Amino acid sequence: MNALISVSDKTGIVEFARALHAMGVRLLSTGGTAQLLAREGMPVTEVAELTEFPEMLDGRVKTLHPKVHGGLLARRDVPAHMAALEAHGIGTIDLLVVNLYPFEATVARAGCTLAEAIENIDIGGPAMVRSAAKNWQDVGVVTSADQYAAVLAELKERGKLSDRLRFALAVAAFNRIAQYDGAISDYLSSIDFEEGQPADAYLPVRSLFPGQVNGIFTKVQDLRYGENSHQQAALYREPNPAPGTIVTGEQLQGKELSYNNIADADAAWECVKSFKLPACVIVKHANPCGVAVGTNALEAYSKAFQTDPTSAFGGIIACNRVVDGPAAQAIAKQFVEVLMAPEFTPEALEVFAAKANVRLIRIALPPVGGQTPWSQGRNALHAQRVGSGLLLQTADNHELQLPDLKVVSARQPTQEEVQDLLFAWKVAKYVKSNAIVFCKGGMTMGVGAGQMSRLDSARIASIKAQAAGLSLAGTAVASDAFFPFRDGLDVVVDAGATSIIQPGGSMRDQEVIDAANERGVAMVFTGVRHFRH
Ligand code: 93A
Repeated sequence: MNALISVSDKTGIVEFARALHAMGVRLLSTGGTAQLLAREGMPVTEVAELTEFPEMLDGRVKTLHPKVHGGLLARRDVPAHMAALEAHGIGTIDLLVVNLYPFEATVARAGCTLAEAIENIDIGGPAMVRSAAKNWQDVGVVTSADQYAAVLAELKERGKLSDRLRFALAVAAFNRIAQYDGAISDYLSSIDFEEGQPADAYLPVRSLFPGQVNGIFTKVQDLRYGENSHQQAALYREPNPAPGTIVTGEQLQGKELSYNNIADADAAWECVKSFKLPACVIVKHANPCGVAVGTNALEAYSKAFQTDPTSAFGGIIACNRVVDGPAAQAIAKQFVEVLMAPEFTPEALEVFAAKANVRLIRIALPPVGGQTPWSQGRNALHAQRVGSGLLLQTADNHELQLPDLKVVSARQPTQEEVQDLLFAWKVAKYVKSNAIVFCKGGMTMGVGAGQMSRLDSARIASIKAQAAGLSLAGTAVASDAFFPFRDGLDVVVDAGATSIIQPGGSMRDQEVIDAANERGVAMVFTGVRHFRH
């Protein structure tokens, strides 16, 4: 068995190599590593001796040679591969032990020049790691000192590495290479390049917001500031964004989009996109403050606006149909920060031409009939930063179907109530928890959002309806999660609700169902919750 050892971080390598040697493994190694092992009394063959080629170009070319890569890549089960090795006098390399030039540590050092960073981009190491990891069925690839113990344990126990360990090592190897290349890409993308500056003379100015992040997200634009004016920010997009998502929008006019504009526009767009009928959503501070469906954009907007005209001031408005002249005229009467629609008629554009500050965004709806979440314009994953970590979950892409509804009250909801309940449920999904949403006739009548107590959300929703001069008599109410007690139900029924949609699943469901029956309201369970934090 032949092992090639080439490590920058030499921690633990002497002990590891000594143990390999004791098991009869032949050691091959590069300059610095070979010197160290030889000094420690181990017989070691230098790669230069193997390749009959000296390390050259200041070590830039050490292992980039067919005698190395042939030995790593040849499939042992393919006779032609083995014959080729034989014909060219190449021996197999069965274990590769590599850790890379310390690029990350180098660029993290204050005062690191561009030239130093470049010299610390390892080429030969990742090339060998990729070769070995690709050929994992025959080659073990060790890319971290943490793996030495497990490798030795298996070699001692069974004389060779298991398929499972070789595969795991290959996965770890490609992860390491991806991370390494991501660090190089992040660093180089963050440099404010200056023509004519010698690479070894200047300390490159690095931007906090590089052109690329992890080699994946590309910067769309720097933003004037973040959520608050003392924060800096930038917008990035995926290489292949899902159709009909906010980053695919085209700004037609208006001031530059701010960080909060984009966040709110995303909330409004995701919500309006979920309706098949012509719909309008008005968002303030990430919550819908008015949602409605109608026969066209004008009607949908007019209804949505009525929910909460006070909050709609300075709102982010999204329509899922063409905004025409009449719709534009109606919308232009209010102070609007952002208006999004799949299309604007020339008349509508003319209306807003006189209002140069209004940010108009033309954004296509996702195509109909997509089979995957991506082609339906939805992200598969939702991310949230926590401390120095990341929470990832599958996105809340659940869509309620009529047969999912379970009537739990004595009274069946009427046809009209079912329509309102489904509408309310759709809206509640986009309202921050705890969400309580009163609806009637395809419009929101009162929205209670983001309270720590469901009861307070219920109270707020009804107070807001009153303030807007709306009657809640005969409304449908959606609650994004179950009512833990009957008190929340009593508040919404006192306010005028006659039907309720909620997930169910509380310990006290029976108490809440009894309350619904006592008060003569229809109640349906969805079995699904829509928390949104
Ligand atoms: O300069 S390189 O990109 N060119 C190469 O051919 C090469 N081969 C191995 N860097 C190369 N290496 C790297 O050298 C290894 O990844 C390892 O980090 C380092 C070990 O060098 P030494 O054994 O001389 O200390």
